[in-house]
Amino acid sequence: MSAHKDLRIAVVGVGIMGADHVERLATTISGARVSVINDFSAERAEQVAATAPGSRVVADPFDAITAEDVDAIVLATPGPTHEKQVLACLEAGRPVLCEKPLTTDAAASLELVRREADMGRKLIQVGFMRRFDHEHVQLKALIDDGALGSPLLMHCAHRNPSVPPHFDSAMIVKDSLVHEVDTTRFLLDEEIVAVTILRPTPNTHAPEGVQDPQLAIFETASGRLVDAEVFVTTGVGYEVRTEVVGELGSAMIGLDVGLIRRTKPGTWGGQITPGYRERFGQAYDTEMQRWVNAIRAGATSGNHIDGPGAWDGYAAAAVCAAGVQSLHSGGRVAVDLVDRASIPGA
Ligand code: ISE
Repeated sequence: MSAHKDLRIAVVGVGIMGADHVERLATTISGARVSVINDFSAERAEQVAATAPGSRVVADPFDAITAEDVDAIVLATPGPTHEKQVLACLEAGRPVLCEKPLTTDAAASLELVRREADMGRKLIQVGFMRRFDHEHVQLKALIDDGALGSPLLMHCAHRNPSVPPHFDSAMIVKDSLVHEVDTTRFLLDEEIVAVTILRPTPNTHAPEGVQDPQLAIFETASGRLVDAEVFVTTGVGYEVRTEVVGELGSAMIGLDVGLIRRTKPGTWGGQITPGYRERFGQAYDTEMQRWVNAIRAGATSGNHIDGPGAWDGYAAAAVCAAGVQSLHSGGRVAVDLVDRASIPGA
């Protein structure tokens, strides 16, 4: 990092999430500012740059990553472009907060894990923001304190009102279910060793040929089972629920329990959160602030992350690869994951 007071950040990719991060950096986060903006749409880049005083547009993503007025990169481009862009960040020796997925295939993620480990520095953080959500943090603390006893089962539901038109069945695994993969690894602190994806009758409101909903079963290394419903075309609202069942009790998060109103004629109800930016706004803020703080503090230690790293991105990609295979075969697929200990520094 340079001697500049604020961390200078390039936001590469300013679609929904990238633009959200630009706004967050411009209004909420201390110790950082957006210096460079890039998007494949020049018009979109200009539009978003206008909202971040002092930023400039750089047309090529790789030029944005290596620009001299940049200390760190927030990568919010589509998943298939991540591999080369994260590699460019490593080659430039610059910390990157990469929106999930780290890459769209496990082999490419593993290569990034190896490259980073060879450098002996932690530069890659993956945007699994749920780890920063207050409710998830509370649930994790309950489990770690032993308050639930040993966890035996986990039940998850992940519902979106809608998704963009290019979402296909495999994307439901790699873009949506990937969060339950990370949540499982985070809460239970162990790897997932096998995945089965069941295919219920598709929603007639889902685009033709898209398998939605899906029901995933994860098996963990110690034999715990996790079921996760993913349903991305509900037309209703955004719901992410997680229940952990342990030997001494259970705990659930994500009930959206805001105001509950009772009205005539004898009905009651509240409001469902509309989308993930609203549901996880606090988590994104905390994630970004802690990442900025870690980079500012880590200039000499070599550790530039505070959250899930390249290994977590790789492990999630490996589980999702098994998930996509299971989606096609309908059967149980073992996760192909290298032994972490075989990569010193990973
Ligand atoms: C989206 O890309 C996200 O990351 C959201 O958190 C997730 O809930 C949604 O299903 C994805 O499409």
